[in-house]
Amino acid sequence: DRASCRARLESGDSLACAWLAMGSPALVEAAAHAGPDLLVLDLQHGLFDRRDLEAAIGAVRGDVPVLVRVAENRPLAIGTALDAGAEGVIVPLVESAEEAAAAVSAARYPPHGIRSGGGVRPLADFAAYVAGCARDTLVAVMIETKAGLENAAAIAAVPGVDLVFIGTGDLVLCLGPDGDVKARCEEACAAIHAACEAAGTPCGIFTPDVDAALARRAEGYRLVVAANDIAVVNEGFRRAAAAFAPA
Ligand code: 3PY
Ligand code: MG
Repeated sequence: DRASCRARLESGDSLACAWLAMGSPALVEAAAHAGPDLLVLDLQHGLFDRRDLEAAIGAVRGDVPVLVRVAENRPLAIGTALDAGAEGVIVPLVESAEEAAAAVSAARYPPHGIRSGGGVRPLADFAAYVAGCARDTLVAVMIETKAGLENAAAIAAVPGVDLVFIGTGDLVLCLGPDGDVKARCEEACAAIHAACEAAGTPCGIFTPDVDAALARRAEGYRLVVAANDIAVVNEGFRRAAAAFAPA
């Protein structure tokens, strides 16, 4: 039995994920085969529909933990991702302690939350599944807006928030476009990271490639993105085409 991501974070581990957005169960299978700490399937911006999600998690065959970045902070989005077999959720655009608490509640069965069990998924051994969820279901909330940044300390301190994950892409959009956006984004990341440290909550951050992921891990971020399918595929095609381009 491998340790859950939640247990690994709890024990102080730093995790590196592969991030999948192209909506392809076959790509998810390939990413899992490479053996990352975990996979993240993106249902906010990614191309997965609900059946793709079921197929993608099936293709992983339990070999690697899967988190789903859900489309929005709603019980249905969170519940269906977990029903499909995700070990946890990453909830985008969280802006307050109340919203963070709502995300936690949506991911937990009563009496700890409001997650609904429909008797449909998982189809086997529901009682054991529920017991496992109480221990293993991971809830990450994303800070990636100005309001989220302002409320970072309160968000990071919400009980049941296992990880705060910084969305650098949206943060740049929110802090731009004028002036030194990159510097403002760095300042914001450092402030969120510090708020997490003060609350004793692990902090992760979206990174575009391996080098950025290694650098962020060295700064103390506990979940980084080592690879994302769009970048990997684009880079592979680009390099191959360039090797045969006329001089
Ligand atoms: C962001 O960077 O805004 C994200 O949500 C991660 O893709
Ligand atoms: Mg985002």
